[in-house]
Amino acid sequence: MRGLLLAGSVVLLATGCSSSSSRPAAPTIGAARTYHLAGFRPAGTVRPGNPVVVAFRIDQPSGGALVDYKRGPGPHTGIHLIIVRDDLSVIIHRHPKVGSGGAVRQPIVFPKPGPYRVLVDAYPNLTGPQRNFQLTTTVRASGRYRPQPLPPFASTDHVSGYTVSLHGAGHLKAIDPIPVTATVVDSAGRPVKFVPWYGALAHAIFFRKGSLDYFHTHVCSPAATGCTSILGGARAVGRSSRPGRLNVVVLVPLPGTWRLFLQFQANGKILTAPFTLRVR
Ligand SMILES: [Cu+2]
Repeated sequence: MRGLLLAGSVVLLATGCSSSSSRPAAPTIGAARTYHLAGFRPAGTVRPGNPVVVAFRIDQPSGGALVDYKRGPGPHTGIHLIIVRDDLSVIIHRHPKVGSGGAVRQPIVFPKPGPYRVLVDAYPNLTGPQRNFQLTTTVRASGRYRPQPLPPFASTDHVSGYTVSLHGAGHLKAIDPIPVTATVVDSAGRPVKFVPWYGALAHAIFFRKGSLDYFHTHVCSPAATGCTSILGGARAVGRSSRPGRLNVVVLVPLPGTWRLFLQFQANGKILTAPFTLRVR
């Protein structure tokens, strides 16, 4: 499964060159042709708390820039830019527009010092089995990095006056799509009326502690199309048919400790409720 998720990563094959002139010359094997991030900025270290432009394009196996991305309803379109600090204490999630020539430019504030994983989840407009792929790179924000340990699993999270509770997340298993219910109420106990954001009523973004493996599922209204996430042979689509209630599907490729970032829009504000999950 890891191979599947990393299928879009840059693969470099060692060349057969030898520094010793006494050996016969081995044939030169070029780099494998895959999708890769090109022209990525910022290069080097950024200052935390200051806006910087994250810029890149994706080059195709053929060498040309990828310009044609999937469109239409649902969240599985275009480019998703997801940035986490390595300790998973920060997440930034944007769907930047793709400009001419496939160029992406997205202002980002890296809020705290430390290493960040920059993940680009791309949905090229292709037919056939490959629906999306991920490319990653890193950005370092200057200053002393004090990694924060993940809190243990707790089923209730409080964010900006809202209370988010998970039900059924006690027994999770890798590869198996596990339905989990999330309830969301405001400070007066009223259920939240979910409004679509980036094509879904809620986004469930999963990162694995340490390795930063990634998966992403969505919650949509009952009739919405284009909401299904696919992991190997497993499919996951979450639904929400009434205020305050999200049927989230937990689907991750590997056992371990995972951080779930449950994101949704409530009263015009984008909220992120993080949860620690143990997956066997
Ligand atoms: Cu999403």
